[in-house]
Amino acid sequence: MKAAVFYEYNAPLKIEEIDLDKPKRGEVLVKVAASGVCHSDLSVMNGTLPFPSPPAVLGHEGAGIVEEVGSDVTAVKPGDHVILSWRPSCGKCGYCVTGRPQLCQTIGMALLQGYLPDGSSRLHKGGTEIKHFTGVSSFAEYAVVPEAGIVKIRRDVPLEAAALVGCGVMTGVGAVINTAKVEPGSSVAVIGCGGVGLNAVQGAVLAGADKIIAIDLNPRKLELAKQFGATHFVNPKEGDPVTQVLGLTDGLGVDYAFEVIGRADTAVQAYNSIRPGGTAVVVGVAKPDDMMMIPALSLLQEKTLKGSIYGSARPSVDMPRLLELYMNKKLKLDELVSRRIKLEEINAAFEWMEKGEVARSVIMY
Ligand code: COD
Ligand code: ZN
Ligand code: ZN
Repeated sequence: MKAAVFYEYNAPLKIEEIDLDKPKRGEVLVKVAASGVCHSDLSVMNGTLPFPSPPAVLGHEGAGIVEEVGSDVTAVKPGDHVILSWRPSCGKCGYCVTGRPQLCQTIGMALLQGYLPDGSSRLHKGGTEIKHFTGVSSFAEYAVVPEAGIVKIRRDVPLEAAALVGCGVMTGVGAVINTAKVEPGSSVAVIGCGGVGLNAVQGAVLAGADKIIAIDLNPRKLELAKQFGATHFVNPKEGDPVTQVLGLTDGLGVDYAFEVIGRADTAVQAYNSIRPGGTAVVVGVAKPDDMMMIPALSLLQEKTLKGSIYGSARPSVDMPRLLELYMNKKLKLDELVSRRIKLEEINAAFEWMEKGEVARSVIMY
């Protein structure tokens, strides 16, 4: 099959034919229909997000059609339409049974090493092993994934829209609805309005937030944020963003702020933008040795600083729900797609992302 393979840090992915083994017990072979290109893929390629070592097939925002199932698979059958979840969970541990599968530590360990849950890879070229990425690896025509990483969806949803739910939409909307539980009438600031941040903006709309302040260095992203429901706009190039947010909120700050970039300094900005009793949610992941400093005294104001992974997703419940909202015209997915591309154009898609030219590029297989 054709794949984009990550061989070397800070170098383009190589488009080539590689081999894919059949699905083993508890695994599913999916014909990938569409894959979004997310900033986190780029963060692995440039060493910002830790990954054991290349070669690997990246891509973690995919959807497709089940082609074949391994033994003991009961959740899906060939022909089913599915989203690939990059955070499969065991369903049995304390986190899983108390409704926080995003924190499950059981299956995730092998996946972090670049393998499927049984600790081995189905991807190779000749005698060389190629690693998986988050158990998804959607920068390829086919993917063998763990059954626990599969979410069955209704068949009438376009698979390119479904793919986006697999990462950016779940991560952004989920951070607002699940992690922060924003209430109607709240004020919200979103720092970073890229493919994921725009979904935090539309999550705030869904939650009934009143004031939604979009913050981005790129005026084009602020324009997009307006389309997604932001009510106020802040460009840090025009002055300190925290001061600007305080100026828009009676000097007190917002009820909720979301950092959706992946930098320690903007995470501190999110914290400093919230009012007493407010909550700052950090969605982005900064470099492993980055530290953030917040004023210790500010805790006297009962401020909350928390992280969010995958929008605190319960994939089998939340992803079909998001698609229902899309089908009922209450969630924007088509508007996220700036470009539909071929797999061969993937390196250009990373360049467009770095230049801030796109919300999302989507590979159509
Ligand atoms: N101030 C304001 N805006 C900024 C600044 C700044 N200092 N720097 C960059 N921006 C804006 C850019 O103009 C851009 O619009 C936006 O921030 C970033 O958008 P994208 O499209 O490049 O990135 P996304 O939305 O695809 O990804 C953002 C993440 C936060 C998810 C990602 O980068 C990250 O941190 N990933 C690691 C965390 C993780 O694994 N998350 C789950 C999988 S994605
Ligand atoms: Zn992502
Ligand atoms: Zn678990």
